[in-house]
Amino acid sequence: MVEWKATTCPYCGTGCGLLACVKEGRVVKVKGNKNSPVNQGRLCRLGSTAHKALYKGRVLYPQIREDTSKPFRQVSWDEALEFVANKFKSVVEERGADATAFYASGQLLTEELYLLNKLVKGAIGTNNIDANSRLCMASAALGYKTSTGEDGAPGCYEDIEHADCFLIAGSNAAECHPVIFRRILERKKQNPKAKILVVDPRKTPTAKAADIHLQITPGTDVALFNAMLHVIVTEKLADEKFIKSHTEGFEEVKRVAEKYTPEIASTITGVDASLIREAARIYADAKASLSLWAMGLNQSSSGVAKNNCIINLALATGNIGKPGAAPFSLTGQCNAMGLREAGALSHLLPGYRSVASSQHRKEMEKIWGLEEGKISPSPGLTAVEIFQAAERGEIKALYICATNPAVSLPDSNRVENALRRVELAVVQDAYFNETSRFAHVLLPAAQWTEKEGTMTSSERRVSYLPKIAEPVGKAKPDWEIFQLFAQKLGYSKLFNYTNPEEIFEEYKVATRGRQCDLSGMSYSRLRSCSLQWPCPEPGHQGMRRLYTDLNFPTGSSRAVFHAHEYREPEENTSQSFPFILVTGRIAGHWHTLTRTGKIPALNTQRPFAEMNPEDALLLGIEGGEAVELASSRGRAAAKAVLTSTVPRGVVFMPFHWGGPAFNNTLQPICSPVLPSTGHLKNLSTKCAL
Ligand SMILES: Nc1nc2c(c(=O)[nH]1)N[C@H]1C(S)=C(S)[C@@H](COP(=O)(O)OP(=O)(O)OC[C@H]3O[C@@H](n4cnc5c(=O)[nH]c(N)nc54)[C@H](O)[C@@H]3O)O[C@H]1N2
Ligand SMILES: Nc1nc2c(c(=O)[nH]1)N[C@H]1C(S)=C(S)[C@@H](COP(=O)(O)OP(=O)(O)OC[C@H]3O[C@@H](n4cnc5c(=O)[nH]c(N)nc54)[C@H](O)[C@@H]3O)O[C@H]1N2
Ligand code: SF4
Ligand SMILES: [Mo]
Repeated sequence: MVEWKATTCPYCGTGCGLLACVKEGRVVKVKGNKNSPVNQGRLCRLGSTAHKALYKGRVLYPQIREDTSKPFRQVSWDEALEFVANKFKSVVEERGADATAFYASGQLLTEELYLLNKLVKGAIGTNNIDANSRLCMASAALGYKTSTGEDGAPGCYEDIEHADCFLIAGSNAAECHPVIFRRILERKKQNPKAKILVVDPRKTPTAKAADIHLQITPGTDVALFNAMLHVIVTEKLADEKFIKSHTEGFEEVKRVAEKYTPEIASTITGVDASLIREAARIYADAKASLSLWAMGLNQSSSGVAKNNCIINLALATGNIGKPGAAPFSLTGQCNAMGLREAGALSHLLPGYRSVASSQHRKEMEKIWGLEEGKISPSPGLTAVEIFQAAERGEIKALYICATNPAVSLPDSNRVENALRRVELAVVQDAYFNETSRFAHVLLPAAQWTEKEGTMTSSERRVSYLPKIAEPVGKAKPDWEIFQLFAQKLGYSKLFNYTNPEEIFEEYKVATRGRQCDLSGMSYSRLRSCSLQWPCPEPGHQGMRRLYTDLNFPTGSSRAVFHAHEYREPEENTSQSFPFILVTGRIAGHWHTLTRTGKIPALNTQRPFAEMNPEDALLLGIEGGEAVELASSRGRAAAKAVLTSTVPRGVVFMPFHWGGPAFNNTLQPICSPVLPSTGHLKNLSTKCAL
């Protein structure tokens, strides 16, 4: 029998609805769900092939090896988890809970992230749990928190149909959020007066569709945004009434912006002063301006400053809390938002609570049924710090779930050192990935379609994903694995859920009265339609937009301007490393290739590095030739692609092929060139060709 079941795409944070065709317990086809308010039936290349890697190269059984030079042996779940729990118990006993760490991702479901967080912070007693969102959305989360009072995008996708100006900065939405980008292009088609401004060092497919492309030198966005504000102030384009009634801190921002004339900003950013003026006028004059951004702003040594500055522009022009107008950070992974809401980062607790707040800790101790004072008040280690501590020998047991740090964390040689140094590395994944090569224990995870739970998209939309297919081999849903592990550790009283719905119900209590209030949601409601938070009551339809009453959760009820001077990126080019390496994504691949690398229709390219033909000429490099890129941290080989979409002095390389590939369908390449902690893109990797 064949059945079509509604679910949500497992890749990006857009959250497109799709229909999966299930035959004999397996997903055999997918198509866009026309009833989805997000994508109205559309899917991008990733979504439309989402079923194609489901049954290829999966980890089927729990496996163990005491020594990573030896092969794995297949064991029962009981034996695997006993092994893991015994080691964790002995590490905690001998060295304390802080000698253990957990590294997760925004590709897990909210229930799973909530449960893992409870296990680590509530039961084991360390805050050493972080996630790949640290490499992705952390600057956006803090940008929102400091500017608007709380995390969470104020707008919704429907704003696209109301906006007259799109300021797209550091986002290649055409390739990375294609369904959203299609909606923007359609808006422009219907309303030719709508303008698209793109801020990107490369002439990406997104930039090619722009009315104005502000082709900045990587890392210089703060100077550009300050100069746009300068124009807005000097040409009296600001919304004085909004600023006066609903914001604070404008005087200081104005004082800083005064110095950033378009001419001065032009010398920093490389963008013509006249283009900066024109862009500022278009942004400020539009009836409604929507700013959209992603990794070009977030992954930077001044990531929060860039976020604050793009939000400053929205506040100065009153572009918040009304249709078509919002500062809108595009989220990366399907459940990057759920991860932030469930607080699965080392400084957070569920419901956007903070580890540092004694009130918040008390609230969570009550919800979790713990004695007061159980949750540690000190923030745990962040993603990069976990691996640095492991490299120093301070982390003895490391549990990695749904992420592939051997490829995706900066400075992969050091990540390898860290993985080799720990006494126990557990990898809980659907596939065997590069990180698995360093594991002592492999725990096979059920993945998308094989388990149930919820995710939140960029526009705060919570969707329910049903279990529609059987897990492969002995794979189990992540929540169940966490619970079995917790029980082996002796926490059966805290972890005795019979299904994800029970976890969701408990999690809801943790969101009550908080910004991300899900109290009005339930599985039965979500089964018939997705809902945007806050949704505080069962009859509530969910909030399309935040701050429509212009009341911001900052304490003073006012949104806050933050002044930032332009600071040079932490690393700059030099004579020996004259090029800036920009890393990013392409339309046909997802991150570290564990899924898209197994789909022949997508896996058509080899590692490549794009460079400007003039640079290539000077170096005697021809198109198609193999080149080696070197930084102070490592080397990588790739095919040279000569293109003027990349400006002189910049090299672009997708990070998809960053792993020493062992997948048969890929040519092995050497270690990736990755920049140092925290800033993955901007001038941070020096590279000599
Ligand atoms: N096809 C596909 N889609 C994806 C993903 C994927 O792997 N593949 N991953 C998802 C995830 S997790 C994420 S986080 C998003 C990422 O989505 P995006 O951020 O849109 O993708 P990137 O290619 O990483 O980088 C964005 C752009 O930033 C530019 N840039 C680099 N430095 C700077 C700078 O200093 N300033 C400015 N203004 N721009 C700069 C780059 O040239 C690049 O075009 O995509 C999501 N969608
Ligand atoms: N140089 C460079 N590095 C980067 C970036 C960059 O732009 N440049 N971007 C950064 C960003 S924004 C991100 S988000 C990260 C992404 O980096 P990663 O998180 O490492 O990327 P993925 O390949 O998506 O890894 C997800 C893993 O989860 C597994 N998986 C899928 N579904 C499930 C499931 O249901 N359960 C379990 N247990 N496992 C599952 C997949 O097989 C895969 O191994 O990379 C970061 N690193
Ligand atoms: S845009 Fe994102 S959510 Fe939509 S189909 Fe593509 S990958 Fe999936
Ligand atoms: Mo991301």
